[in-house]
Amino acid sequence: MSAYDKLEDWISKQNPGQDEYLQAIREIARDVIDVYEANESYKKYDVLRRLCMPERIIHFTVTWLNDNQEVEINQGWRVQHSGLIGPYKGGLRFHPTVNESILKFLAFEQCFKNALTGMPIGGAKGGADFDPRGRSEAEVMRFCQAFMIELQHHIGPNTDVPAGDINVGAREIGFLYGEYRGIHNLFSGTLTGKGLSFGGSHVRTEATGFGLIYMLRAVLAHQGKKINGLVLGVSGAGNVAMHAALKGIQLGAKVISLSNSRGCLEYPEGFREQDIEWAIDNKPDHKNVLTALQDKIGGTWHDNKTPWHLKMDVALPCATQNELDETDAKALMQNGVNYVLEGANMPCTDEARQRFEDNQIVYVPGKAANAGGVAISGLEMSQNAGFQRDSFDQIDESLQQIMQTIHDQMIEDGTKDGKVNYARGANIAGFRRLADAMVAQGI
Ligand code: NDP
Ligand code: 2IT
Repeated sequence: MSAYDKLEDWISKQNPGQDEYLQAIREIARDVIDVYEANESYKKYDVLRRLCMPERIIHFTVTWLNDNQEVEINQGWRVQHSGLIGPYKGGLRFHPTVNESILKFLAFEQCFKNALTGMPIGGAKGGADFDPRGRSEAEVMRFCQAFMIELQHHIGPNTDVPAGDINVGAREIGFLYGEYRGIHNLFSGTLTGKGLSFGGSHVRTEATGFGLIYMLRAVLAHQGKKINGLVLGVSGAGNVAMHAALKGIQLGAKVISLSNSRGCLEYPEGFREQDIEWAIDNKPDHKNVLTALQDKIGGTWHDNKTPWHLKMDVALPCATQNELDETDAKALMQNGVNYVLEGANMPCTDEARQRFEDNQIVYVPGKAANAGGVAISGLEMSQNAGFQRDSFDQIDESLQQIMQTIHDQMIEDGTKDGKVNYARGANIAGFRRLADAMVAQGI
């Protein structure tokens, strides 16, 4: 049995039925197994198997009252995967599909992503199976408060610092933070993504989407190319998608799609900067921002479709895990796609990723391409710790530098026989940092 097969056998037995978690582990383990095998200390300290196990999983019940004064019950979790290189750090997701496997995969990936930023932040993820769709603001607030009553036992500015993710944006972070502050009588950087008036950082809202485009620019520059005039297909219509679209347009690309769980809005002329700005500003007022955008500017709606059947140079999946499968990968390649950069976490299935790699399509995994969000969270933590605030331009400049540095680490660890494999580079660079910390800290 090869070392990889042995590991695969062991992790499958440890995590039965947890498909997303196993998928995330396999993708990383395949890339790093040779590095592991070649290092006696890594083997002696059994670092690979240990990195595949979360340090702690907290599972709790969230009980709250809806607007009709009826009792509602949800499940909440915090997966604290690794605190090796800093306080646990990662977002909170509220979505009916949330379960332990999804949060475990997200927490695992977060450790490698956070390691790639070069900052002292460990990896975690949390959330609840709460569906905010159709809920009043008062209900969302009460849910956030009830969720925090449980979560607050396990977090703190040097212990675990949550942030946003799907359906957890500035509004929810505000409610969560208010409850935390109320309980602890403490103004601290225990959450990131806070409002600018109470310790939030400039550029945190924009960071993931902007960072994705800065990464695209770095990839293109490495090939001596420019972003101007390229056709970008974006999926999703949330925080990451909208800010990726905005920065893409600002840098001269043409963005031809956005999407949500109901379908895809195609706009072949390319959205204008003011269209996206309008959608960002008006999102809270619209249940379906894409319907509102189409009412305003036109375009073609494809019911129950993703954008991957459209012709584009660059695919930017920015919605959710496994939203781009092998069939989509084939369609994209038939239409001449050259670059796939993941704004979401693990949006490409393993088979899709394999297709891209086999066909020399540049593929940059989420743990590198979307690391801008958590990187600016890291800067929010240090601004909070120092009771100081940097300007928008300073932070935007730092974001560009961080994305360039992550790009360069991937080139360093992912180049073989003159060919660049960004995914391999990201996995090896993140793994080395975590594994070295594990060896140094002993058993
Ligand atoms: P938002 O809640 O702002 O937006 C999510 C978008 O994805 C919405 O358009 C939503 O459509 C769509 N979506 C969600 N679930 C599904 C699904 N099951 N099928 C199809 N579409 C879906 O979240 P974010 O933009 O913050 O997050 C998007 C992705 O980026 C996630 O993978 C997240 O983990 C990742 N990410 C986010 C970071 C951040 O800083 N926010 C940082 C790094 C990664 P609908 O409204 O119809 O559900
Ligand atoms: O997936 C992610 O990197 C996030 N949702 C952001 C995490 C953070 O702590 O800012």
